[in-house]
Amino acid sequence: MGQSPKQRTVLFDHDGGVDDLLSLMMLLAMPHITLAGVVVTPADCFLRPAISATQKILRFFRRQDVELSEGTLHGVNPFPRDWRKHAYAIDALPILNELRESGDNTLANPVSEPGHEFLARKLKESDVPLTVLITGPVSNLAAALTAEPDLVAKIEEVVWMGGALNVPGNVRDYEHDGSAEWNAYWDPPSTYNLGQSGAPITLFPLDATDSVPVTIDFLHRLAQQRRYPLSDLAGQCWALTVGTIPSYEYVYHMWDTLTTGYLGASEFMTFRQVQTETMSFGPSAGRIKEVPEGGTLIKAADSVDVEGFLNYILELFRSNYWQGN
Ligand code: AGV
Ligand code: CA
Repeated sequence: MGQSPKQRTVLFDHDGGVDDLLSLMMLLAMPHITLAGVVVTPADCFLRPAISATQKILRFFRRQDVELSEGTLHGVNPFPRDWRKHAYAIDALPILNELRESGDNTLANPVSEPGHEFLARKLKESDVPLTVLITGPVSNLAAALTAEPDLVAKIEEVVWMGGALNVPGNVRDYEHDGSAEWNAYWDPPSTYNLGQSGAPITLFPLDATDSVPVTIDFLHRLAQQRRYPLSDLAGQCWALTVGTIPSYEYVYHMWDTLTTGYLGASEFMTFRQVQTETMSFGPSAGRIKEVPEGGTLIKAADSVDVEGFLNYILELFRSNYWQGN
């Protein structure tokens, strides 16, 4: 396991993809992380099954106490429906629907506040600076900080999967030049606004995540430890991604899982300080590009020790410390 990673209190905003739900499992398996709340953004998912799958993962870890909120803000560029449907399958997995003989089998209901108000309240209420982990679009946090700019003082670090700095983007859409990454493209004005907010951003762009495809070899390694329920669950989730749409990528990547892994094993990643500018409209909408000077300064993940990182994930998915809960 990573050499005693930093203790953090985390607000997690995800968008219900396979990778996002795996990230939730990783967070819950990290003993040094206190999870302060979860928001589901209706971007790379349909909201109902994504909320339901999130509730069941929290139950799997016996963490129905974690507060959950539904995002109500929508970006202007919808995700392909073939991707958005993944949460239905995860929500239906037997291992997430098995009722246990002892303990509480109820699901925690989402709070009534929409995601952006929930994030604002959680930041306000916290006595300690929070890490905001975002593995989908940034609409909720951008809205919260636009409404109340002072909340930025409560943020220790925004850790976000998004952008493509010096590599091609992954958007293939009418009227677009392909230079943007999807999380940034769903809601380009919010991407822009977050950059202007002054929040300390650690970005995981495609430049870093391109080096961690989900390989069949990795899935076979994970299969050898399926006697650990969490490894079995994770393997079932990744199996859903094997037939991804070829016009985008031939393989699914560990976009969000790499980003989440930063909270437990940053020693397997290198970073650089980068000046950036975001395009909020036009053919490059959602593009975050590196500029020589005068942009928003961020910390961007650069390279990955792939073998070290994969071993870390395998080790994390062998843990079961919460079973005493
Ligand atoms: O652009 C990467 C983001 C990540 O947050 N998502 C998937 C991850 O959750 C969008 C995406 C890009 N390519 C995809 C995506 C694919 N082939 N399938 C599903 N989602
Ligand atoms: Ca995502």
